[in-house]
Amino acid sequence: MSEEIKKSVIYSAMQPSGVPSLGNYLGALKNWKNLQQDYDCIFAIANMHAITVRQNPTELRKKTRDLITLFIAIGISPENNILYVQSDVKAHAELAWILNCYTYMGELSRMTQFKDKSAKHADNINAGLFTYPVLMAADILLYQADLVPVGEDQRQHLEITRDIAERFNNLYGDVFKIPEGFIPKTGARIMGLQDPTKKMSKSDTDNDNNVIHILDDINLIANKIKRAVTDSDNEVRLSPDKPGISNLLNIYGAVTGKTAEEAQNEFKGTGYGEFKKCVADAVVAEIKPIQDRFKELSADKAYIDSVIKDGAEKAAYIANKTLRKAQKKVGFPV
Ligand code: ATP
Ligand code: LTN
Repeated sequence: MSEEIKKSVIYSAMQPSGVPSLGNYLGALKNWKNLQQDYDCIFAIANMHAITVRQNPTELRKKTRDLITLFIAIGISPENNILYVQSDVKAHAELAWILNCYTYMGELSRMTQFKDKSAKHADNINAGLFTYPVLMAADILLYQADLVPVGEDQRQHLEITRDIAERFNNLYGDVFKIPEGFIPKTGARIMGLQDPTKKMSKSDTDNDNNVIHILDDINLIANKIKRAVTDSDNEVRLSPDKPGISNLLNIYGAVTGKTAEEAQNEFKGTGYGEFKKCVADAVVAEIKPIQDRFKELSADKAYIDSVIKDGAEKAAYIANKTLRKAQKKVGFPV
């Protein structure tokens, strides 16, 4: 009998705060799909994180369901991985509370996402927004994750997760695995198409042409790429002073599995019009089958219900084990 080797654990999550953007897909979802063969993967819908910004309740419920459906449409198997909704597993809130008591105001005040979101939602700077990274740490640590595949913008949150885990372990022994980030070389930071100096964000509603949502109509996706802001020198080249063209090269590279440099070499001497057409074709070819599958899956309500129920049970089983360990360490009667 062959000896079973335990695979490393991958954990990641995404907020149901809108239809995922091309940035979410290239920075995170595509890698989740590619990593599932070699790891034990757990992927969550971070709906508890999503309410740090005001949401419409009916829409949030729908977006949560649509996002789990989309995970499956992308090719992330609910049979071979655990897909679940964060609020279905009570251990997240319970561990987050404990970890809040091991996290300093000073370190949370340095989080750039908190600063950005506070500026964007100045009328609702709530305590949840401030302690958001602590809930994220609880997510990751509950599952003893080895690797966390995310985009570049989450690097700081991973560092604070490691700091909190190390602090707790130093006090109480080895309770938590210290996780590593997995940030892709190409596609980790896709920028807005109209403002390529800021990251593309799924909840950005200011200018629809800035964001590609992966369920946008195929023609609309192509048009958004064709309308993307560039510059006037008509040379397809990677450069910090050519953020629009550099972003499109990154997108093309990430979609086709090449580095941005390889993409640049491929388009040497090509005009912007032709270049944009090639980027649009590559993006559409990648996204179209996902959209078709999403439509089919959405019709099967019972199947999606069963995935959600099943995922919650499997996730809770793992999470509760870690939660009990942490509760015991801090002196709760468990
Ligand atoms: P929101 O608009 O609600 O803040 P978001 O689009 O920033 O959402 P998240 O749900 O916060 O997306 O992130 C989900 C995953 O997508 C994370 O791993 C994050 O690092 C990654 N990601 C988000 N935006 C980008 C981007 N522009 N480029 C690459 N990866 C991204
Ligand atoms: N904060 C993340 C979403 C998220 C997450 C996590 C990512 C919530 N919990 C755990 C990785 C691991 C974001 O992308 N904004």
